Amino acid sequence: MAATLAHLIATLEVTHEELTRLTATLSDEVLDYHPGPEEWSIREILAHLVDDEMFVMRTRLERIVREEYPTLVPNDEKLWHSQRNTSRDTVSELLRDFAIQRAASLNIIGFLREDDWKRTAYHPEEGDLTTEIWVEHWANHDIVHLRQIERNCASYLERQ
Ligand code: NI
Repeated sequence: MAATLAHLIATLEVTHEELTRLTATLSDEVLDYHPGPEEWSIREILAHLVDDEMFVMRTRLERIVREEYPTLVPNDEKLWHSQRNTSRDTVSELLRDFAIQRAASLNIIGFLREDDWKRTAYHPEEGDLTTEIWVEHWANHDIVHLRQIERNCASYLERQ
């Protein structure tokens, strides 16, 4: 496996640990703090990561690997946010759900063969995506949201 792929997988593997570390000592007030009117709280970011893992990230991976040049469906995050399932919103539930979903994703990624990484799908807004590009996007998405959680914490502290 190419070094970059191993690096991407290593990034995906540590995210649960990072999320746990970042949220371990946070009060509900910090978890539900919104840095701006349109910005998600840390709890909402965690829920987004859980749902994205199930319904967007892994679903697209499965389609790229299983189907012949599938057309992927754009994901409307605002719509998701207005309709999301809030019934498992304690941090321990969100982290546990993320751990389960991420383990399932890594299990599939671990099964990919050399040729699977080159398979391609079409995305109406982004053009052609290979498995490798998708997994790269996935790992970057983790990092974006980990940094967002850190920024939310910093913003909360500044406003005290
Ligand atoms: Ni996101």
